[in-house]
Amino acid sequence: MLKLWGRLNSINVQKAVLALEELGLAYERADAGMQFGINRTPEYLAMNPNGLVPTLDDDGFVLWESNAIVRYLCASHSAGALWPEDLKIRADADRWMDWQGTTLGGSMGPAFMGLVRTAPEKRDAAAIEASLAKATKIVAMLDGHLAGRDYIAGEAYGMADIVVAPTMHRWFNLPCARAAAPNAERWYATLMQRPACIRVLTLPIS
Ligand SMILES: N[C@@H](CCC(=O)N[C@@H](CS)C(=O)NCC(=O)O)C(=O)O
Repeated sequence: MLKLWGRLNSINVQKAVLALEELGLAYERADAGMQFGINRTPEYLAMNPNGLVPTLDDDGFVLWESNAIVRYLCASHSAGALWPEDLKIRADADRWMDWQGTTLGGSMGPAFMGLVRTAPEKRDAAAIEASLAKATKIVAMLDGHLAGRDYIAGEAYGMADIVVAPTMHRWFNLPCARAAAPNAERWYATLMQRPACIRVLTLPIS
């Protein structure tokens, strides 16, 4: 039985849940992190010494790092589809997945924390502005990549779309003005027709 630990308002947990939902797998999810706690208990730290969410347990095989979880699930259950078998398409998908983790996600982190998780009177306006400016440039990279393409890597929806979607859902729902990103907006609208994306990504950002 697959068990996933993590609260649903985390973009990293959302990636794993999206993969599980896309694959139609039976799984159990336990809330953990932030107000739910659990992730600092000795039992949890024994599984994931980072004390972060998500963590996956597949019949005793424990895995952390959200992108590794998505790769593992897609390769196990959807080789040739969500996990591209073509080496170059897979490398392309891997590249954008890594980019989400190293570049895209962090760029909007201070803006998200400030605008969504901080009371208005305590916000650091300069940090929010700097983060929005940085994220705008980085989102423009994705927008340029998606010009003339329906999906991030190859011709079909796949693991890179799963990994990037929660961050872009957060971006498009930040309570602030944003520069137009027509190709990314079209890509997001296409994804949001998928039942799994509707289930996971229609939650308000929090
Ligand atoms: N690189 C890790 C990052 C995991 C991470 O930073 N998780 C955050 C939530 S997005 C977390 O656990 N925060 C502490 C908490 O929720 O209590 C991954 O992709 O899984």
